[in-house]
Parts: sequence; C-alpha cells; structure tokens
Amino acid sequence: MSSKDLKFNSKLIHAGHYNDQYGSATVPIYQTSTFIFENAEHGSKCFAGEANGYIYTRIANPTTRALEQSIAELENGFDGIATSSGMAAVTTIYMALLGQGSHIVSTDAVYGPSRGVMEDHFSRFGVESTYVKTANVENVIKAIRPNTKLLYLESPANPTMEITDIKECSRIAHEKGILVAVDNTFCSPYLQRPLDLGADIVFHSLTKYINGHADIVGGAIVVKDETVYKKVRQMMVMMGCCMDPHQAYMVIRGMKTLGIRIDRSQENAIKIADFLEKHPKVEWVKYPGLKSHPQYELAKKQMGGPGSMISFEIKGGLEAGKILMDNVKVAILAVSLGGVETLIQHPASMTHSKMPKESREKAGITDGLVRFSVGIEDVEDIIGDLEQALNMI
Ligand code: LCS
Repeated sequence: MSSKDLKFNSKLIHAGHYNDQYGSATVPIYQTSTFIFENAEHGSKCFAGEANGYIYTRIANPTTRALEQSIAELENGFDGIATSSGMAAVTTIYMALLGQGSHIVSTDAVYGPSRGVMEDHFSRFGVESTYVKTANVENVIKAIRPNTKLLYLESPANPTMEITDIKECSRIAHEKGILVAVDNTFCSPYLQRPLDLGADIVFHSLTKYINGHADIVGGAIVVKDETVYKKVRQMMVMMGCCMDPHQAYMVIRGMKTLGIRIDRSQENAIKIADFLEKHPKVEWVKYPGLKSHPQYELAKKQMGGPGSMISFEIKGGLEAGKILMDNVKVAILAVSLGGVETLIQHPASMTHSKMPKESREKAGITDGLVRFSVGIEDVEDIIGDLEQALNMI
C-alpha cells in the first residue's frame, strides 16, 4: 500500500520512508558531503540529469530527501525542499521569484525578519513591497500592481493571530498571474493545507511544530507545480542554504508525533484561552478558537482546529506583561514556538523588535501584546502557573 493512500497520522509514520540495503526501520543518517560515482561516465550522466545518483549533499542527500518527500506528501505538493532554517526558506522563495522592478504584497503582521529582510535588504536590489492586513481581501486587491509577482501570506499571522482567506486570495492573485506563497508554520499540515486551498507554495519554519522539540532549526518549502519547484530548488542549491542530514534526521524523528502533539497542545490551548478571556486582569485575547476572534468563522472553515498559539494583553499593558513574564514558573520565557514546552515572549521587544514602531502598531503588534505557545504539559499546571503570576500584578 502506498503511503499516499493513508490517513494523516499514518502518513506521519510511513511517508518518505527510505529503503536501505540493511532494512533499517528508520531513515538512516547519510552523514556525507559527497557521493562516489560508479565511473567517469556515471559521474557525467549524474550531472547531466541522465542517471540516478546522488552527487553532493548541498544538491541532495538521501536523509534530507526522505524528509522533503514526506513533507511534500503531507502538504499534497509536487515535491519539497529542506532548508537550513525557516528564514532560509523565506529568502530562497524571495530570491527565486522576485527581482529588480518586481513587487510583493504581503501580510503586515508576519514574523519580523520575514518582513525585515524584504524592507531592509531586498529593497536594495530594487524589489518593491507592500504590507497590508490581508485578513481583509479588499486590501489585497488594492495593493496589487502591474509588477506584482508574489502574494505572501502568513495565516494565522505571527503574533496577531489574524487569519487570511487563503482560497479567496489565491483566486484573486491567480486572475492576475500572481503566485501565492503561504507561511504555514503556525498550523503545520495537520491543521491547514494551503496548496489544497489554491496556494502555489507552502513553507515552514520546521523549528516549530513539525520538529516540535526545540532542539534544531530548519525550514521546508513545498511547491505544487514542477516548473516552479525546479526554480526554487535551484535557488536553494545556489544559495547553499541546504539542510544537514543530521538535522533532517532529527526532524523526521520529531515529526512522527506531530498529530498527537498538536491534539494535546490544542486541547490545552482551548482551556487556557477560555481562562485568560474570563480573567479580570486580561484586557483581550486573540485565539482562533474563541468566538471573540474576528475571523472565528473563517478559521473554522479553513483550519482543522484553532491550534495552540495565543496572543493576549494584560490590563496595565507592557509593565503588567513584564510582571507576568518574570513570574511564570512552568512556562519558559523564550522565543520560538510550537514545541512540547509552553513558551511565553514579548514580540514588541523580542521577535518583532527590529520592525519600526509605527509599522508594528499599524500591524496590530501593540507594546502590551504577550505571545503564548502552549505545550503538552498538564493543563492544570499551566493555568495554575498563569494564575499565580497574574496574582503578582
Ligand atoms: N516563519 C514564522 C511564522 C516564524 O514564526 C519563524 C520564526 C520563521 C518563519 C523563521 O524560522 P527560523 O529561521 O527561526 O526557523 N519564528 C520565531 C518566533 O516567533 N520566535 O523565534 C523565532
């Protein structure tokens, strides 16, 4: 039976399996930089693409290929490309699809550096960019120019939790011949599959849910169409931001439990969001599973579940937020997200601190916003921890 016929959790276990000569039950780590050719003729044929065979690990490696193929299968794409980090995935997409005189339209509240590298660096090479609230489709329509080549969406957005209608945005972009790329880091393919909704490219910081154990950084891109895939893959190889085989092994291992980890952290997050929303010291909570979320209905339609990322603000703004962050004992005060451990951080002074204050405020990243990545601990412990820290305010 092909793993393509299996359901999602079974695919996590069986997709992309590499059959080695010893019958290894797991994907072996091919920790090599280069591969031996059978003879000179075989070497030249490998380079010409006329023979099967690995050449050099920056180009491809069996361990990394196993990961790429399994993520491609989970996202229902043509094929995958693993990268050294999530940011390497982001910059590879920009480099492959944009150039001097071209324009990108993007969600304003994206992960800080995904926007920073465009506004501070790609702009030096003549790439134009417009950042809007893509949660309102009208803003996307208005931002499109004749030279727009890419619509870049992050949904839910980091850290505002705003949701963009991927299906409708893809329809609009395709009418104008614009490609659509979606950062699916907050959901993973377990909760959202952008290619099925019409997007052309989906990508991840594997550092987060897919690996899930806060022990590696990594990225992946999955492309729907073969021609675009080849363009993006070639760019990754040229930029040299390949994933190391050991890193790929760690992700393959972590990924097996993606479904059960998300089920558990999401179950916790639903209870925590409810607790926070009812707490007298909390000003507001943004969580796609709460009826108060502005795109609650869209989230229900587009995502398989609300996930386990929560943003909230304490009454008293940043000063009160700092007391909370300094007093939690179960939650860890650290950036990153999507791991088995609960993390708390402050975007305005941490992950999004390089973003100009004005852009931050326009994007809804207020100084008082606290971001909470819910882990798989016992929910009573996380709520008890929040309760005692909130009592310190
Ligand atoms: N996309 C999203 C949505 C992210 O949250 C991150 C990292 C990246 C891309 C980049 O991935 P990386 O290169 O770090 O693997 N987000 C982080 C965050 O919110 N806190 O620390 C890193």
